[in-house]
Amino acid sequence: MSEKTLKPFEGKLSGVIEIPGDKSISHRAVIFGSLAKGITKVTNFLDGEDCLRTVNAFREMGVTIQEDGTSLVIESEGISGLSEPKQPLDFGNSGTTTRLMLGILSGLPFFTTIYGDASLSKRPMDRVVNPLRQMGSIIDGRNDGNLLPLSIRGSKLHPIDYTLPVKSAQVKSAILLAGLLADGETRVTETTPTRNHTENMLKAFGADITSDGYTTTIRGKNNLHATNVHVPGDISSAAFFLVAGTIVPDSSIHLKNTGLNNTRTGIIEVLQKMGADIVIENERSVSGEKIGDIHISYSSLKGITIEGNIIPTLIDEIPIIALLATQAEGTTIIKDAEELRVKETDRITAVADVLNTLGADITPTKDGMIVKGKTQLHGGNIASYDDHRIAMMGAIASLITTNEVVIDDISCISISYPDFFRDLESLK
Ligand code: SPQ
Repeated sequence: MSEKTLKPFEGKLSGVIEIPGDKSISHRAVIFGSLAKGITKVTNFLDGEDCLRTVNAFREMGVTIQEDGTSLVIESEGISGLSEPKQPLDFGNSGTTTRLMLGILSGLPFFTTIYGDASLSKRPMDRVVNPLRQMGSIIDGRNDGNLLPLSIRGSKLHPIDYTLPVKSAQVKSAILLAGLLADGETRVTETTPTRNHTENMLKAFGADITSDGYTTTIRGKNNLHATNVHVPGDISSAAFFLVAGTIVPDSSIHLKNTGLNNTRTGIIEVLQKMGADIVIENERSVSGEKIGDIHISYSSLKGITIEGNIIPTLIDEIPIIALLATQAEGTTIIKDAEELRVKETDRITAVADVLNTLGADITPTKDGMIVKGKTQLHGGNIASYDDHRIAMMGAIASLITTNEVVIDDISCISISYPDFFRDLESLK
């Protein structure tokens, strides 16, 4: 346990931050670099715990991955060069590693067992296991293969035409990865678009993949070719400073090289609708992903309703958006976000508990929450729920509390943002 006491803060935040690499894209760079024959260089890789789980999984399967801080050099013989791991693979806290690897391991000619920490062992895997079984995958585990640990006996996969019953990029990606190893055309249709980094990177690595509206088709048994990847800054990490800059009086923050893929930028739309002073500059494309710099300043805010198709574009930002909403005049309603209940923790319950402990007025609902503002937060003892996004939200909240905030355990922050407190201190 690593407790942290945060004293009340009286100044303003100002300065420039280079946001660390995107977690979702870093995972995918390791996956596709390992599946492609040749040498893939990855720069601005996120060296957080989750992405290192993906690195380790491929090392266990015989891929050479050299790591030098945020740079990786991946040297692989391609899919046919991967070998059976000698021991069970530990995926720690990482849902992305687990679900994407299930898609790959299903189609490789060997046996693997995977497991994770207490939080990951509670998260549903049937959303991935069910379609993979339809493709011929042989997976078993607790609760009929819904819960880790799971064992996968790789087999010959056949393509499917699948409409996603949940709004999940991880499920879509698992099926596309299995489709890459299957003989024929696999089609995945979404009813609500989710982040498309898998599709973008499959294209960059030479896969035969096309998207038409909400349907993506991949033709399998196609070799990938190595290509270099520069990872954009993670908008989900930037979100903490976007909110800090908006709610701490007189602040003005510049965030450089942040990913702006429009399947991820719901937080920007929300800030704009609530009245925040936000400017995007220097927009460009890097490794097939849009990036740019964001300038944010202290603003007065109004409550809004956040629902429908925007939800997957800001799903991981909802904890910090809830804090933002406590500082807006009027009511903010968040709906259609039932997926929050199956993240690292039940983020609807956790957000309401943590922010209400600090003095907010939040009513949890089955698929979101109702936040009444504006409230003066007073401080107190809060739990991180072992969830990196809840811990960072608590730390940002402490910037506007009248008394100190004590977070029971901040070690989980290293999952996605190991230098979070260094960056926060640099703005004070
Ligand atoms: O990897 P993990 O643990 O699932 O991480 C989270 C996060 O907050 O960092 C969710 F808890 O992000 C997911 C995100 O919610 C990462 C992700 C991806 O890289 O494909 C997609 C989203 O999950 P889902 O379930 O909507 O597919």
